[in-house]
Amino acid sequence: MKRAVYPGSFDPVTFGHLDVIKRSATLVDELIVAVLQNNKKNPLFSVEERVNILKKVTKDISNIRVESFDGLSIDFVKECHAQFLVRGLRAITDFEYELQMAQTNRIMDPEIDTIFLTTSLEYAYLSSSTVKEVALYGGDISKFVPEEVVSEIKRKMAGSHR
Ligand code: COD
Repeated sequence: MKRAVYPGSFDPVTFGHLDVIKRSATLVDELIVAVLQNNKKNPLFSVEERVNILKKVTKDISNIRVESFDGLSIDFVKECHAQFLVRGLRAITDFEYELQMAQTNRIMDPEIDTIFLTTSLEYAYLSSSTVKEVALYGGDISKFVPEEVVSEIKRKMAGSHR
């Protein structure tokens, strides 16, 4: 069975992530989308919220599982008995970090390969942090993220103004 893990922060999941998810799900028998728990980035959404949103927005893709993990992503890939780790590349700015991570992971476990999917052009500019910034200033984020994220962000922002 070919299995891959797509790890990330997904805070929140964007159309760019979803595009990588849909495309990589066609390459393997099972794709595990894995949300990092001990994220240093001070996330807007809790891990549980991110996992729930990801489950909702991927419900129509039959070979996807959404999980959370703590620690090294390569250890989680091994734990899942997966052969591949999926990452997305948007621009040259992603490349250096991604290459370093892929090479380190390959030294830690030479049996696991990183698969890079280059972004679809229409999402090349898109990142979770810009989405959060636009939302913070009241901008329309519906072109960047699924409906479920739009409503969750609205709910969160309304809560924080109370
Ligand atoms: N188009 C295509 N790809 C995209 C887009 C887009 N518009 N937006 C994001 N992506 C890609 C990113 O390049 C990345 O590959 C992936 O989607 C996830 O992105 P994020 O931003 O949600 O998640 P990251 O990059 O913050 O996730 C980092 C990890 C959590 C995977 C990483 O920190 C990690 O593995 N941490 C655990 C400790 C570890 O193993 N460290 C590495 C040691 S070598």
